[in-house]
Amino acid sequence: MSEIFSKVSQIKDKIISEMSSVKDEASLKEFQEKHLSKKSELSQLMSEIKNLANEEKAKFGQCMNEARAAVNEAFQKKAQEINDALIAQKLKRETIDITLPGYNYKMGGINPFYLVQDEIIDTFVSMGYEVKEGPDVESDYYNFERMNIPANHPAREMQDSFYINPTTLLRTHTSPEQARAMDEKGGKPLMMICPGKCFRRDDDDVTHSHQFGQIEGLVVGKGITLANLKGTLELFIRKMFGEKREVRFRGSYFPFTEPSVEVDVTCMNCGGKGCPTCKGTGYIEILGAGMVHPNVLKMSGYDPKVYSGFAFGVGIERVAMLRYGIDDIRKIYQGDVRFIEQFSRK
Ligand code: FA5
Repeated sequence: MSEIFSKVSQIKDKIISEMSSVKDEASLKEFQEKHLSKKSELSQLMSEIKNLANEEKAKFGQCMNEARAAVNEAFQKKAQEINDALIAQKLKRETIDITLPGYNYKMGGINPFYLVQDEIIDTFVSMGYEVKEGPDVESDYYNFERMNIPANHPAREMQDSFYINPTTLLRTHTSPEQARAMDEKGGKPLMMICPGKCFRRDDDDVTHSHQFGQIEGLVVGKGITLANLKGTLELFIRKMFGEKREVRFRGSYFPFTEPSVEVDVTCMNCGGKGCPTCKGTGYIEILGAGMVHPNVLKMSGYDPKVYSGFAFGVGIERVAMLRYGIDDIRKIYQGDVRFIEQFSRK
């Protein structure tokens, strides 16, 4: 009988002495599986209880509990030691010197495209215009048909674009938003602007990009005249460029306006003398505009005998170039921090 008790004691001592070889998390886990599970040598001894006399059974149970508690206590102590060592190592590895100077992140600025876009929006909102949004991927129907540019019209070629499929394209101008806005208004007067991206298969040069921003404007009501268009655009241009900058309105052609005009501002690079940026003309074109064509009004459910309207499409980058003296449109898209930090609000 005493033999089984001393066996418990021997196994317990053997297990505890084995603990000294446990040095890391892996061997701790191995040890736990070997000695603390139900299948461990110590636990297996419990089956001996059936061979003991009844009065010895309780004593044996107590002896087993004490042995197991001793092994458990030693195990917990070891686990704590290993954990403490791991934390100490981690802290050593991750020590930071808080007296070192921090990283100096270079602050950029707001891209002049957005500075100008926000300013144009504010200007028109202050005059009572609503701000609309339209899709970048547009149907042929809105981009061309509703703008009085039927299939095979030569004006389609001037705005050659990126087609997604034969009837869907990346919009070439923000003018389709005129038709969408009129559809939405259902024949009632309206004043709206719509900023957005446009895409054309234009060769990139100092004043052209295959992707650029426009702000469309549309006013429809009774008795709207070309004088209203001119007065509105002059007010906008003076707000953007001040009183002194030379501006010219010249007759032009768009299938969706009649009459049509284009507006140029003296070149920021040469002040009007003529240089490579303005291709020797002394002027940079910023927008196209005109009186809404009767066909466009009709297609949108407005009677052209009762209603008239004006519309315009401003090139955002061109305004930014003239406003800030940027001599190449491509600088606006390159994200060069030396360029962008010049527009920092600091
Ligand atoms: C149009 O896009 C007409 N939809 C404008 C319009 C609206 C006329 C409403 C009448 C009534 P245009 O192709 O001229 O017109 O472009 C208008 C402006 O967008 C130009 O004056 C220019 O500032 C800008 N723009 C046009 N193409 C480019 C380009 N490739 N890169 C940068 N800006 C451009």
